[in-house]
Amino acid sequence: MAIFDTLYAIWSFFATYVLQQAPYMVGFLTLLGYCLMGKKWYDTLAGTLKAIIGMLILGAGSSGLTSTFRPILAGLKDRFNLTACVIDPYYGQNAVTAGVEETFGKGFSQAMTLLLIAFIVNILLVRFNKITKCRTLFTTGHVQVQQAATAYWLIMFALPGLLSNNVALIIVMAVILGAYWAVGSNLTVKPMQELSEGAGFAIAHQQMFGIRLSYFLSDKLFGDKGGKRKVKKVGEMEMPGFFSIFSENMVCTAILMTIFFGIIMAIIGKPFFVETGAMAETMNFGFYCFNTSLNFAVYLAILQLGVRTFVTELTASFQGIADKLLPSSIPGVDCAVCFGFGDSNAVTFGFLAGLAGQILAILILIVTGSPTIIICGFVPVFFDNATIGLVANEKGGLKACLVIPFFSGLIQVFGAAFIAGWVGLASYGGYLGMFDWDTVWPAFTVVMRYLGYFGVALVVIVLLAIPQIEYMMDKKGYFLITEDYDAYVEHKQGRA
Ligand code: ASC
Repeated sequence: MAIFDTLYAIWSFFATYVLQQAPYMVGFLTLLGYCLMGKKWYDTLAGTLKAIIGMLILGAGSSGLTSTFRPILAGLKDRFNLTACVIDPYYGQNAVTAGVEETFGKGFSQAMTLLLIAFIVNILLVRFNKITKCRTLFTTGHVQVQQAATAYWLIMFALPGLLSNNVALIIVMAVILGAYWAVGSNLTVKPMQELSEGAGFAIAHQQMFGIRLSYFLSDKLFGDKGGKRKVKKVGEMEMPGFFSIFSENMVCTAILMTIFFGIIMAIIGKPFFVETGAMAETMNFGFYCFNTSLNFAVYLAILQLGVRTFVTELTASFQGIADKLLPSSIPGVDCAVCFGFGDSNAVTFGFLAGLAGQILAILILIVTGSPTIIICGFVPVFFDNATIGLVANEKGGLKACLVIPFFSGLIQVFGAAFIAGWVGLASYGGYLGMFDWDTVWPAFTVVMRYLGYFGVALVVIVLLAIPQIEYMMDKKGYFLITEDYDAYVEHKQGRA
């Protein structure tokens, strides 16, 4: 049938080059939004290009960070010949692909179908948000692929009875994953709208429950208690003499990263970097370490430029989608987008505090003879904890920005060691390891493994109940916060 072949070809093109490629997904949504708003064609073209280019710049920053600093942390593993599980989304995805056939007798070809159906579940939950109260659409394709891979493994492990029934398996997976996407990103609406003063985006990434927990705890434990306590945010710190240079984000990042990565690179030693082709034998090692560390500040600056380039286009055009297709909704974007808001130094502090937590947790695993040893991967330790720290700083200031990511670092390592060891992913060398996948997803897996279908129902019900509870707590403000942020702020002041 020629028509089906054509439709299929269109669909596969869309799935491969748009759905899974975050810049083009964001470009597509911007195009769609502006078309629905009836904008002039040339404004639509310009806006769409800016959205795509901004996302590509963001990607250049985030992949620059990842490709420069990931091998350094992973180098610790090779240098000391450790057999350990690296927590990192890319290692996690490789581990699933490497082991899924051997472990479950199933290939990975169904992952795309899973991704598509889960995405449809997300769209439907937002479309019917009068009932479901879900306000956010996932747009981060690369993250969705990684999550589909890991969810695929965890759910097959939890429900072996479903292995013989492909259709039921995919449906169960898609409902859970789609509900997680809708509900998780919805949880970040309030923290992100407050952080960005109503820029109109939520986070669709891998630490969405972590963001909300950080928001909640930083307010409860370190907050201003309705004005009774003074909270000092990172940006408000008055630093005397020499320390005053730390208030400049680039300088602060450069100094802290040079100290930190300098130590790690010195421990790994020059021969490792020469052997892996990262530097020439003749090059001065001290210079190499300094230059590499400075690149952290460079990539962070690139990343923030990317955010500035695309955020306004995406959120302005999304109004068209919200008016015509998905009422009261906002887009869920990469966690790095929030690095363009709030106190930039909170990003660096959150990362370093999270790293301290992860290192302590790894030492505890080693000392207690844990069967699974974890190696920190750059993506979880940086992107999760920087985001969590930034959110913590907004409500609870510097103290929250250091304490909460520190505990997040501990939880990431312990959670990953437990789940990756238990489900068998550790023996394939990697696990996704981002905050939600070290906390909420292990909990889902335990519940489903021990309660079977009842567990599946429980997971879905609990997930869907979360937006309802948030709605009940502030019925008037709940949709106002995405529809008209200024009116929401007035409404809040009225209530206070
Ligand atoms: C991830 C992942 C990345 C980064 C990036 C952060 O989870 O796979 O490449 O975080 O999205 O900007």
